[in-house]
Order: sequence, then structure tokens, then C-alpha cells
Amino acid sequence: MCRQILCVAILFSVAWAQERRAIVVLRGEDPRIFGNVTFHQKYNVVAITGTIVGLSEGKHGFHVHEFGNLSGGCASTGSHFNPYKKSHGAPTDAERHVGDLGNILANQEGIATISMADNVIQLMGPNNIIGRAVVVHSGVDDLGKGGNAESLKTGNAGSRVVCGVIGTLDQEASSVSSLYLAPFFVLVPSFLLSLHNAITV
Ligand SMILES: [Cu+2]
Ligand SMILES: [Zn+2]
Repeated sequence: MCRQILCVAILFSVAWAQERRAIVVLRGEDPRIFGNVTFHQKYNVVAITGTIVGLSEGKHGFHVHEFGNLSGGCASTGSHFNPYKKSHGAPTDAERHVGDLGNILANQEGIATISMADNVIQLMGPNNIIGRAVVVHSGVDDLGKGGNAESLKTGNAGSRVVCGVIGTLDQEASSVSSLYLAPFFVLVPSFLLSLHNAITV
């Protein structure tokens, strides 16, 4: 029993220490539209940062689609990544696809600077987006509030203008700071266990 508790503590500390980064290089059929987006997971929060150039001014739907398949261009990346068979929504909605990241905003020069965070997409586990695709759309994602069937499926965001496959950037390099915490989760339960044994003997 005590050994099981220790094992759980060790597993928990290892899971907790995990930090991971991923990158997507975005290319469109129009070569003037391109960009990079990086994903950095610490604990369960994924920070999303990047820049995309060549877009039309305004909001553009920004999603993770289910397949990392660009053999037919952005069209072959499938639907929004939706492992729980939910309806389309805003990133802040409980009812959303895992891949629903809302909209990005391009300025007058057509440059979108992305800086957001999400705790539904993950770089590990069942919600892992690595190997899937990021797609940016021509139009605004209505976040499931459009009042028609398509809104609950795609957000009526229009055609796919630029996309790319999400790849691993690194798994360990930035995990050093979290590793300092790992001994805490091993040593404290060990100490409590020895204390418990000392008292019960
Ligand atoms: Cu999409
Ligand atoms: Zn969606």
C-alpha cells in the first residue's frame, strides 16, 4: 500500500515536470501568406505565440484540424480536431472542439501577431495536437453563435488560406526549472511514509 502511494507520487512528479514545445510552419497556396506559430506547454497551459503575414485585414478563424495531411493542401487536414464529439464553439466555451482557438487579428499591413494561451489543446495525452494541422481561414469564426448548422460545425470561417503540420520542437530543453520541483514530490511523500511507519510500528 505504502509502496503504491510512493509510486503514484513519483509518477505524478514526472508528469508534473513535463514541459514541451511544438512548432508549425504555415504555408498557403498563395506564397505571399506564411508564418510560424509555436506552442509551449507548462503544466496544463499551452502558450501560443507567432506571426503570420500576408492576410487580409481583420479577424480570421484559427483552428487545429484533425489530420497532419497536406497531400491535398489545406483541404486534406479534415475537420476541427474534435475527439469528444462536441459542437464548435469559442475557446472559452465548455462546448467546443479541442481544436477551437477562435480568431486571430491581422492589422492593416496584413500581419497577425499571435499571443494566447489555452488549456484544452495539449502537447501530450489524448488532446495532443502534435502531428495535426493548424489552419487559418479567410473569414471570421462566429464561434458557434451564427445561428445555423454550419456555425456549430465550422464557425462559418470560410476557405482555408494557410496551414501547416504541428511538429515537435523539443521535449526536455526547457524542463530544467520544473525538474527542481520533482524531488519535492518524491522526498515529501517518502518522509511522510517513513514517519507513518515509525508511528505505527
Ligand atoms: Cu479551421
Ligand atoms: Zn471547431
